[in-house]
Amino acid sequence: MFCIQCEQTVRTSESSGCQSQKGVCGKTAETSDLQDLLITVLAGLSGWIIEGKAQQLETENAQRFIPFALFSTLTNVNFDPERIVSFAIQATQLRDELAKQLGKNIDHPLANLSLKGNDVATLSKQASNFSFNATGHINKDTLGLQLLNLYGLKGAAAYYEHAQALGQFSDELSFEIVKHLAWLGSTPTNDNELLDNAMAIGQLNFKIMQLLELAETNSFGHPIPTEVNRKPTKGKAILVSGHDLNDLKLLLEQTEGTGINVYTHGELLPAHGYPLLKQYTHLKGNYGGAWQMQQREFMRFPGPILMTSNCIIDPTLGAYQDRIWTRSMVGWPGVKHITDDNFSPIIEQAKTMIGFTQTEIEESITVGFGRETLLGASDSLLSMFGDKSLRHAFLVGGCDGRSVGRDYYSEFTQSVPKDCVVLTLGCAKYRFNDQAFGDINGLPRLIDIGQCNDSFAAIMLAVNLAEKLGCSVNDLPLSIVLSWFEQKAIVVLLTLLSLGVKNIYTGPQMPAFLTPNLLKILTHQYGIKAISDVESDMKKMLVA
Ligand code: SF4
Ligand code: SF3
Repeated sequence: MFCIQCEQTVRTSESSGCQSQKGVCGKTAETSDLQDLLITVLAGLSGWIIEGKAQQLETENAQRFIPFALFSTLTNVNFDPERIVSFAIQATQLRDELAKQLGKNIDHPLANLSLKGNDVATLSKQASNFSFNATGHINKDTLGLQLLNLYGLKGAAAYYEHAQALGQFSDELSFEIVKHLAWLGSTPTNDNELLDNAMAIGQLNFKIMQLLELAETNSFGHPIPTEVNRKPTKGKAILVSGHDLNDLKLLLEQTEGTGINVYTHGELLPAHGYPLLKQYTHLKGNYGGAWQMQQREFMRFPGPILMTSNCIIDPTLGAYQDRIWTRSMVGWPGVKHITDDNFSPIIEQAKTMIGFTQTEIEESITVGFGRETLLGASDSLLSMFGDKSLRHAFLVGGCDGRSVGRDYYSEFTQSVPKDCVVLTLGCAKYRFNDQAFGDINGLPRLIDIGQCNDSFAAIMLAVNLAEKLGCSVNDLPLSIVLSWFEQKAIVVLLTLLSLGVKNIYTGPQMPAFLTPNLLKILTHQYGIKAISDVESDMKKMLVA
């Protein structure tokens, strides 16, 4: 096993990365190796898609499958070796169909990789050869760049899959994912090309995030500022976590009139701002905090839980494995998986459970500052910057996580001067979104843009402000403080860099796969900075 894709990976002075029998996240060596094998098979399939397309063959099914399967390899998504094996087998079937239609071989090193069986035991033996540092002779900088590309591509694939789950298919964008994966599967070793390609993945992700925003707003309308109650209401209850708004909508439809209340968890908090979702009166509120708190919170939740995407962690620790359900690419061994759009088993389980026995006094937070609302406010933001009632804006967002250094983000937002605003997105906001920020002349000082999936809205606000002022985004009174944990945050970072955004503060620690040399390059070319202490960072940001 070798996995170094997330912030909580093992770090030592000799060799970082999770490399023993289990990763810090709980992923076993077996599942980790199988995921590497899956990625390798998907890279081979990508080669066939490229040739199939050149010969005008139908490749849509395979193009749809690749982002879905890649998503299963992100941090805290799928821990179930059986499911990973089934994805690898599906990938080889798609490949064999294309190969049969083409009737000739193709020129790709992974074109004919054959699985040595169809069960976990056999394949995990084979899989151990596909770990990303398996050869051991690629130099560390090059390996780091390959991983920057791969992890960025995983993040882009995940965002693409979110759009796909909402009914979108883009031949152009899914084919770009395929081309990047095929290229990475050929083990490129030219560092300059790898760095350029990482930026190309960032640009691809910008288009993907635009597609995702279109998918969300076409389906549910543009988010509007909405107060969300974070306290329970008496009655039976189901909790929905992850990022998938479509699953939430299906569950809301199927629970209508049953007397069961639905609560959002984690990254589904922004769902309350969408007009077509907030119309469901039994979408009662938000429960709990960011993903790393789930074991304690899910244990106490008096109903079933649906996990629609990242982040799931070990449910056996809180002994709620019998009432958590997974969807789509999510998996945990032994946890029940909903394969079609019928949520009745979860609804039936909710009916048998006690639910909340009393209604607690409401506590609200405001969400729903989507792109349309933000752009609608851009003129007043500019006039507030002009008359100095607003000094600076801080975008503090990304992922939350377990590490102690993450207190930085709550301390940082609390020390933001009163004439400045904080824009936020992603699950990092749970560090501070229950604090009273007040307002500046009616403008809320905490502006919740949404999920990490909604980074497009934040980028478009910055672009819009810069256009109106005739300057670059880097000249705006805006600082970006990115809190990263997993691969979606990596690709958002690549997107910002590829758009020319400079001087981003990142933490709580730099990715372990970035070597000192690579960090030097990123600092030199893009001004990336590691967070240090709140006071000095704040000073630097305010004078920049
Ligand atoms: Fe380790 Fe993170 Fe990989 Fe899990 S996802 S094995 S914690 S690097
Ligand atoms: Fe969070 Fe997992 Fe990244 Fe969507 S839910 S931001 S960590």
